[in-house]
Amino acid sequence: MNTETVPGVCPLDCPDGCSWTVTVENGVATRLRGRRDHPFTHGTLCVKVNQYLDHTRAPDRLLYPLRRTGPKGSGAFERVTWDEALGEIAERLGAIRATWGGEAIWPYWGTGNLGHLQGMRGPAGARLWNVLGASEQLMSICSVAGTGGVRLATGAKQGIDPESLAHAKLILLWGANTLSTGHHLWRFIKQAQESGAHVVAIDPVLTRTAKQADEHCALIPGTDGALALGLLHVVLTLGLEDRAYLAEHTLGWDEFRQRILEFPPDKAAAITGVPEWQLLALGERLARTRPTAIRAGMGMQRHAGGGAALRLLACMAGVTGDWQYLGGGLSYSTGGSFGGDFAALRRDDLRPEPARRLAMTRLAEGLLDVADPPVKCLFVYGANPAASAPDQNAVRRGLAREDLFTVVFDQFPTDTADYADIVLPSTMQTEHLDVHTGYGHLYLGWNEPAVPPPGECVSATELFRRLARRMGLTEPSLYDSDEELAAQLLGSGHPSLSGITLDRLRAEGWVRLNYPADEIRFRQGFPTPSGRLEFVSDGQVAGYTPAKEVEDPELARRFPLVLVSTASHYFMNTIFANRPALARRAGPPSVALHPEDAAARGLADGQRARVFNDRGSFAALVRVTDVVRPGVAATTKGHWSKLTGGATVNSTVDERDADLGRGAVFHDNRVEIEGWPP
Ligand SMILES: Nc1nc2c(c(=O)[nH]1)N[C@H]1C(S)=C(S)[C@@H](COP(=O)(O)OP(=O)(O)OC[C@H]3O[C@@H](n4cnc5c(=O)[nH]c(N)nc54)[C@H](O)[C@@H]3O)O[C@H]1N2
Ligand SMILES: Nc1nc2c(c(=O)[nH]1)N[C@H]1C(S)=C(S)[C@@H](COP(=O)(O)OP(=O)(O)OC[C@H]3O[C@@H](n4cnc5c(=O)[nH]c(N)nc54)[C@H](O)[C@@H]3O)O[C@H]1N2
Ligand code: SF4
Ligand SMILES: [Mo]
Repeated sequence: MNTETVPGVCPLDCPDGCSWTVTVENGVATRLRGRRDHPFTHGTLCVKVNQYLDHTRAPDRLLYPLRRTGPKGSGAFERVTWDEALGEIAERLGAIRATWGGEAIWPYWGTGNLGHLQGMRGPAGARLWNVLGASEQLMSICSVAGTGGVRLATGAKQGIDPESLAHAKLILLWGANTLSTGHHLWRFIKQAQESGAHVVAIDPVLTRTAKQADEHCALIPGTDGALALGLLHVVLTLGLEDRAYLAEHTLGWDEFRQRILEFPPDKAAAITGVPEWQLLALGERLARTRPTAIRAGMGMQRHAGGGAALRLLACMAGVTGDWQYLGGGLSYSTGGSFGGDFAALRRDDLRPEPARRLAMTRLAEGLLDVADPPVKCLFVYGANPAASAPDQNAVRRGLAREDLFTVVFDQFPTDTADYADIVLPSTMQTEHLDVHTGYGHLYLGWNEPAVPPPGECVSATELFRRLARRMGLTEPSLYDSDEELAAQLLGSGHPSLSGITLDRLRAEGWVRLNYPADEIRFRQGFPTPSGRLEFVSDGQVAGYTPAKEVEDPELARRFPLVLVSTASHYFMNTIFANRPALARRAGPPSVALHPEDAAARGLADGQRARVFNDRGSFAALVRVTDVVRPGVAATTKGHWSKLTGGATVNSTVDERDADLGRGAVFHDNRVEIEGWPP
């Protein structure tokens, strides 16, 4: 028997970016195991990815190009050849450009794969879209508001090395469901806990993670800014702010101090719903415990004031002086630590002029309202917006437009693929080459193709080469090979890559970026205009921006429940919702409701219900439980409409911007629930 082991990386939109090894026997991938030698992920994968090889061989995998034969949304297709599919796409793109200009094309790329070549960190296809002058996309659906907030305060995207949490004495897991959404960090949190650290989950839901924490602080969704200011008020009252740090390393303390003084504990408690005694105790703990690490998740910033809230968390670590200690400071994302040559990959210089930018959180608006020029081609890859984007019903109206030419490049027949004119089959991770980082650690990983693609699947890089050729484009860089692209990416000369060559990465499988384990981020200053942590930027003082629907009393009368829709333990966004074993474990869509709220509506545990507001509705099974407080309901994202009753939670979510970066407001959402049938 011919057996080999091939290094790889999990491509999914998860902070952990696990390194794995694929065993290939006689050309067939037979085992996929996490790499034990990886310092962050230590050999385990997760419940979702343990059966990834089965997923690559799933019976519903897309293997051939398809052309639509029924109405949009019906999912009726016929098989066509690659030649026919590419011919039709090339012709339609050519005609659309000739009539409407390149900006009528919207490349809608998502985070289904985080690879730097095949995925959305590059993003794949950027060169072709640049040559065609297509609209650009604002990658706004996930973390952008929070990133904007962190950047205002610190000047950088990335905070501390998550591994340094092992050195913390107080850990605030702020809107982060670590045990479900990136569980490898738990090892470091556990280490800290074993050395006496106190771990607090600040989350409206008693999550899997909150259950394992030492304390759960169950605030009302969207009130994090008020909580942060209230806690800092306690710090000031005790006189335990780090005055030396404030004087030397921060800007705008006098103004920020005034802001904090506007949020005495009784007021902060009233806004956040956190009992005043708990706020006082936590504030005192924060005041007296160094180092304190804050680990913020993406969930907490999906509100009208999400950017402002993250900004406050970065500021908080300045008031306590925690940025100066190993194990102190804020960890949100490590994105930005990897200094790859993204400009070389993207080649924005190929673009005749800067194009308009369309926000992926505003897909319905983009398809229904944008006029100059209208969007005539939507080219979707690594994304399932018919299930994941806000205001599902409006998105579907947009996708159903007869004059819209839609291409979907995916691995499975998703809700979005059902609206495509042409569906193209994509490779999966064991079948293509890629370079990865993780947004929750500081390692680079190499993904070598282990097996040939099944059927007629192609990788993203290969698809865009084929399409360029079919369109007769002559720009040479459109035809660079995967190895050439990888070499260009790693050839930036950035200090984070010093000593790291493509050959070394390929040979070793994973390599730590060039950051020392005991690095104190921002010790040499902050990359802000002032070089300091900025409480004030552009004349604006960091502060509390309330959520919109959560705080709307008029709306609250009609829709008394705030609905958060968090990550499912068993799905990765919408990936795996079609995997029978995982779908069984996840169960059908459900909604957690406090016993008081259930009783007031005559709803019993296990009952089928309709969750609705003015935008739409979806079916869910009621779970009567005190994991949520009265007035808050919780469900999970990730289900496919076509597998679960026709609509997802996103039929209720508003298409509206958060305060920074046009981020989404998935949890700033009010609904009502009734038994179904009533
Ligand atoms: N298993 C699994 N893992 C995943 C994903 C998945 O779908 N499934 N998705 C991946 C992706 S794309 C991302 S972006 C990350 C997200 O990772 P996380 O941010 O950890 O995940 P979420 O579940 O979106 O949100 C975390 C928590 O925020 C809470 N929350 C909601 N609103 C508020 C609020 O206003 N304040 C506070 N303090 N908390 C609030 C929710 O109750 C939830 O428990 O996870 C990644 N990992
Ligand atoms: N209600 C609610 N909605 C949410 C959220 C929430 O918290 N609540 N979270 C939001 C967040 S944080 C995110 S990131 C989005 C993500 O939402 P989605 O866009 O649904 O992202 P995924 O489900 O991760 O992946 C999308 C598709 O990429 C495909 N894919 C995977 N790998 C590849 C590849 O290599 N090539 C190609 N061509 N395709 C590939 C998968 O098969 C999948 O169909 O959802 C958002 N939607
Ligand atoms: S989803 Fe996350 S935890 Fe699971 S294997 Fe992939 S990177 Fe690792
Ligand atoms: Mo995300």
